[in-house]
Amino acid sequence: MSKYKSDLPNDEKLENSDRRKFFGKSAAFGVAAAAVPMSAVMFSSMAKAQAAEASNSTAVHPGDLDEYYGFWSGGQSGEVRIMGIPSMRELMRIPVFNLDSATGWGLTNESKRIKGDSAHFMTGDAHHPHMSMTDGRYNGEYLFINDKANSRVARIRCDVMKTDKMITIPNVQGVHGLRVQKVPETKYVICNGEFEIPMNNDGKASLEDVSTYRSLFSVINAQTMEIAFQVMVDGNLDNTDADYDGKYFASTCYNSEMGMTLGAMITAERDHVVVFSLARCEAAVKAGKFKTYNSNNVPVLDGRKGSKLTRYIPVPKSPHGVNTSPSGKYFIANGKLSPTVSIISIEKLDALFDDKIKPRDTVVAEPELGLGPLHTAFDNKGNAYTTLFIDSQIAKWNIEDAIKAHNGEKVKYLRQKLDVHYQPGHNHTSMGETRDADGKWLVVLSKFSKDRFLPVGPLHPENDQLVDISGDEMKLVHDGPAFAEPHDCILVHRSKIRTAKLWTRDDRMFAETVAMAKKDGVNVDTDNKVIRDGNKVRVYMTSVAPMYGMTEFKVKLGDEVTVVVTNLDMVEDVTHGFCMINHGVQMEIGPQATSSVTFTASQPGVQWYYCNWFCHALHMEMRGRMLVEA
Ligand code: CUK
Ligand code: CUA
Repeated sequence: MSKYKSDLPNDEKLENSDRRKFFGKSAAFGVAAAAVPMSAVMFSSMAKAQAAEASNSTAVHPGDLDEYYGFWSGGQSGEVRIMGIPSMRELMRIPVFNLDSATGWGLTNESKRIKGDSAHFMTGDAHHPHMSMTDGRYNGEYLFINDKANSRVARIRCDVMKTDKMITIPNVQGVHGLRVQKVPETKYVICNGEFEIPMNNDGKASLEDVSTYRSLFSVINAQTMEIAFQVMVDGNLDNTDADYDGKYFASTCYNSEMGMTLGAMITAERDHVVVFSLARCEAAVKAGKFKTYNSNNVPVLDGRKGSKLTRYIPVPKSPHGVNTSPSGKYFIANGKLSPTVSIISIEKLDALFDDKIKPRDTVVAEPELGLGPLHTAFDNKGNAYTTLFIDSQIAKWNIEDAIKAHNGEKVKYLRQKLDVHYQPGHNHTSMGETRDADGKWLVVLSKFSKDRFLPVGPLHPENDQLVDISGDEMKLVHDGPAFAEPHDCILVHRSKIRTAKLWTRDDRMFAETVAMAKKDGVNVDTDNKVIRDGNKVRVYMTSVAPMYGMTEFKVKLGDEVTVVVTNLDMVEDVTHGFCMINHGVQMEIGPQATSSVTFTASQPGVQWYYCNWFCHALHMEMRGRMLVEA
């Protein structure tokens, strides 16, 4: 857990203060009622107030705080967004794979170090944000997200809500499905390589011979963010999830045909879910039963058909999402081209791996839900909520009833279908991918919004819809426009998150920058100094609202200039910026943080720099000059 304590009220206090407000209101009405006969208007306003207190209300009044954090992928924007639920207000953006003008993410030396070998990429396609867990419950430590566009995985620290690690996954293309090990804790992050490539992919072997093409399942050490091992499979890989026993991971495959064109990818009536045995994979790595490819040393296990490490469970054509029920009993594979979902019994997987039963024996039901099932979410009452992409609906259904119906009992498993607007991809319930699924809210990420918002040109926003699932009936309660495809999201109760108000001076985010200063004989907490090292100039300055510690420095045209700013302000929310005019350089410096950026002094004469984060009444005056000698 994070070292930071938050002053956010804990739930007990919250409940008390809510109750106090409620009692306060009732008491006031009571007094009024005693003094004068109650009018109809007064009665209805009292009834409204009581109704508001009683229901699963979306209203979050000014000054009130949301109950849940939503972590949203920003899709092809490459970022992650933090939402407040149920207000659906956007609280913050976390730049990850993208270049961010406001914070300088992708420009600062600190962010480049974190981006590592892919620091030169400014694009990304973020799909699946998932939080680290302990015993199947969120632990508030890290959030992980994949980049399909550049085959990367990043980790976000939940104390400061900044990206702190990023790796490029070797031997694969298109890292798509991503989840975390849930039990006993998130030792591993798992992710799927979607697009098949030749092994090796060095351009020397035949590029046309598809029989050499493979997809790999990657298992990443969550603490070090290094690849622990990879597993080669038959077919490609789409989405994935983990069980609640710490034993199995499951991934869907939509192209078991290994087709290279759309037509060829959808010929087979059945594709499969591949299940990985973690213990068997770890043992194989230990025993050295792996190969390496593409001149890197990542251990690659052979998990193709016939391997002891995996089992292939046939399911109807082109499945997409796979979701573990919070009871820990089922993997649910969503049919996409089939109107069904396949319920795989996790209890039966031991027997399958011991070859006592056949793969299809693990499928305990295959209920028909509607057209285009993509992803399934869960409440705490045994119900599942599946997005129907083609029908533009959410199907609410009961898992145990679906199994009973499959076994010939006369029960209805479908509970309700709710229209959404339109083309839903992922959906997610509050705490629904953990043991703490609470059955209060469902967010549906609809890909099209058509007539739901004021028109803004040919490019429409998405429509992130909030559904109240606390009652017997699902109720659509909010339309939320969103830019650039939020593929997936999670809803985390606020009691799980503890954030910092200020940076601490020993933070690892800028430890290397501070060490560089030390080598230069500079104490960044106190000094304002220019260090010249050939044509490299390092400018160290402090900032305290509304002044930089250095208001001018001199360099020569063509010098490589590194500006290091340390924000000495101790006041919450006093963030400074540093922008060098006409140089494409700007960055955020949070309170008690150090940030640095390197650029070429490419223009002669007087070049102003200024603070571009509003910090003080004299914020406009917070500026200085770089004097560039030609
Ligand atoms: S995928 Cu986008 S709707 Cu990348 Cu999780 Cu299913
Ligand atoms: Cu410092 Cu604006």
